[in-house]
Amino acid sequence: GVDPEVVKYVEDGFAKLQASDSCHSLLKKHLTKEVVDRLKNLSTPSFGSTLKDVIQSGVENLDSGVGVYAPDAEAYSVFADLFDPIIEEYHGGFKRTDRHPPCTLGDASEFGDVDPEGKYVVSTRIRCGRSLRKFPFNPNMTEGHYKEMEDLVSGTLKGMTGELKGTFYPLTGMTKEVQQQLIDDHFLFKEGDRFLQKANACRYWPTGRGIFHNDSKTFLVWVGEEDHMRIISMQKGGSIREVYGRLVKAVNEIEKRMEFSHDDRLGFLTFCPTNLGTTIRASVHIKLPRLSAGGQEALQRVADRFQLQVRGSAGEHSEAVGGLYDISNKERMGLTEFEASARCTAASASSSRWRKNSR
Ligand code: ADP
Ligand code: CIR
Repeated sequence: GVDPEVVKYVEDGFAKLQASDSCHSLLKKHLTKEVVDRLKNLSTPSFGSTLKDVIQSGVENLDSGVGVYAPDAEAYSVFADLFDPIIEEYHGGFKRTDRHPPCTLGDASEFGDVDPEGKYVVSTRIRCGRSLRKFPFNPNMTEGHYKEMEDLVSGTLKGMTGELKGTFYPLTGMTKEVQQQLIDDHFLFKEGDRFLQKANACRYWPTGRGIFHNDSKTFLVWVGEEDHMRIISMQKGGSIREVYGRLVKAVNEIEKRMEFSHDDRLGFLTFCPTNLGTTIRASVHIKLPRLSAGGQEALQRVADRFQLQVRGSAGEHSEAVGGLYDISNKERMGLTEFEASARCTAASASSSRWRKNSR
């Protein structure tokens, strides 16, 4: 049975969410009393993860947008009564009965450059997340798992050639200056994310964490952050064709060498339900320096209408410094990788309109 302290945490957490006026997370909305009572005594077969593990991040961080993580792959089915409505709302109506389409990368040469004159798109980035079949998700990883994962991924990436050839840089032993420069330049994940920390995703940090990249930093792989792997392609300007083409090449090469966690209904499995399915986030960095506070609200409304997400200059949960915005596809499920990436065309189109209107 589930530890009574865990059940108490869940019940108190429910009360805390409901009592908060400032909390607007999907967790608060979908963790009803009925769901609490149905799920509070359940745990996953392989790791014994509970509802507490699922909701902890959102209970401790009332400003969460979503507020849940899957402590292990089985959590998506054991706690489906909570995950499914959250998935449905986040991914634009992906229903309990829906099946995510099989991986369809498509032909990158069908894309072009969304800003050939280099007028407003500062840079383009497309990433996907992958979990390795061999390891549990973050909260259930041991220190040994982290070391083994780092060795496996860095060893595998040694085999990359041509444009994808690069070097693995472990976080352990990296100077704070180098680390901060990589973060400031948008290449490396940040440290101390409180949403991940409260989800028990940062244990043994920096062990097993690191970044692989080619010399030009157009192909990068994050290791051991939110997901086991984040595969990233990015460059200055708006050539989605080049950025997506490189990502497809990288994913195909890595897939030949490693086994990923995948589910027939949910697609590729990730730690956060917002990343399931294609796991693709295709974004453009655009400059809207003259955007007022009212303009920002309007930008958000346009983004909502086109199923786009607005983030700040340093990514999720950050501000737009100097008018630098990150606009990307919001949904990652129920569409193909190709379609998800194509949405960043809409992102830049809406930006160009915004730029004209905000003059
Ligand atoms: P993720 O995209 O991996 O979910 P974040 O939102 O934290 O995570 O973003 C990670 C980093 O990628 C941040 O430094 C962010 O500024 C950078 N980034 C995102 N989109 C772009 C882009 N189009 N051009 C350059 N950097 C980008
Ligand atoms: C939150 O709930 O705000 C964090 N746990 C992050 C959720 C992921 N965000 C997203 O929109 N993809």
